Amino acid sequence: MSGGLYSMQAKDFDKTLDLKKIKPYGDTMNDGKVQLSFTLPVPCGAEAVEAAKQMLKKMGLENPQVVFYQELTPGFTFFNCYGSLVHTVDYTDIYVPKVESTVMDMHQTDEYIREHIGRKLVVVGASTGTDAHTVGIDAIMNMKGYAGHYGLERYEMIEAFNLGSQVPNEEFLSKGIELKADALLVSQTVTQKDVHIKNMTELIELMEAEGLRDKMIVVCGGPRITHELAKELGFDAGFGMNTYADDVASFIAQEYVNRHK
Ligand code: B12
Repeated sequence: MSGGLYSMQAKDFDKTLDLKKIKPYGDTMNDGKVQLSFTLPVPCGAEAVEAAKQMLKKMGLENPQVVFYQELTPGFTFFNCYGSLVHTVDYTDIYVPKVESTVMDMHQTDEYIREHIGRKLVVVGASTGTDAHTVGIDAIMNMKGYAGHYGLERYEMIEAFNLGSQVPNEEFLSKGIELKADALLVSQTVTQKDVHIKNMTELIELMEAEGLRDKMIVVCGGPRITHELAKELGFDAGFGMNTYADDVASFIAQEYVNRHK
């Protein structure tokens, strides 16, 4: 957002804010107020509340308060709590690697591909391995899109193939070869026991073994995927929460052009 009130940041109106030592904000700057909830595996009662308060103190919360508690099932108690966090973070020292492309909307990307590439880009996507979550890849690829952003199937200059979920890496890659994919899109939602790492690494290894790694742009996404992780695993880019088709289409188009200069 730009201009007017919306571009104003906390540092513009509160002179007690120190970006080298930020704290959670509740009602007033630097009050450190947080709300959190958790469950303890003990019976509901006064001892459980005291245990929760001691836990909060150990987390670095001053003035810990349990504002709600309830037995979940015998032997387990759930808590809602408030407290003031003593810890701070140096915001000025933060560096997060991000995808560097310029985000364009659907029409701009179509125009960019028409002008700089002159043919449709073929994009093949799936939730791979054992992952059965389809909503993320559908949000990126489906014609109707997600949160007001049309998906890749709607783009005039992208030929999009959504293979669905639980697609084994071998099948995914051979479909990519058959369709002459310019880009492969991998969605990974489940990260339990690092299954996403094993699965994504396997795809890159397969591509390298077939001599295909440099021939296709390979992108991954999911709620716990970061660009940094994606690069570490040998992908060209990684996208996390709140990604739209615009982000990934812009990246693929610009990356393709950069590679074929
Ligand atoms: C719906 C759902 C299911 C449904 C899926 C149905 C379907 N057809 O997709 C069902 C019931 C099948 C399911 C099953 C399981 N689920 Co589930 N599920 C969810 C839930 C509630 C919502 C996920 C979702 O749809 N999000 C909405 C979409 C739009 O968001 P998204 O996926 O993040 O996608 C966005 C970005 O990440 C990104 N993106 C995603 N993919 C890609 C790909 C590319 C290329 C790009 C660029 C971007 C991109 O763009 C999208 C749009 O912005 C989440 C909890 C939650 N509230 O998030 C749990 C959750 C993901 N599930 C979870 C688990 C554990 C499971 C099971 C293992 C449970 C079990 N024990 O059986 C199974 C696994 C099944 C399997 N083999 O994969 C955990 C995962 C924890 C973890 N860290 O691994 C979660 C977080 C729940 C939890 N809190 O424990 N699940």
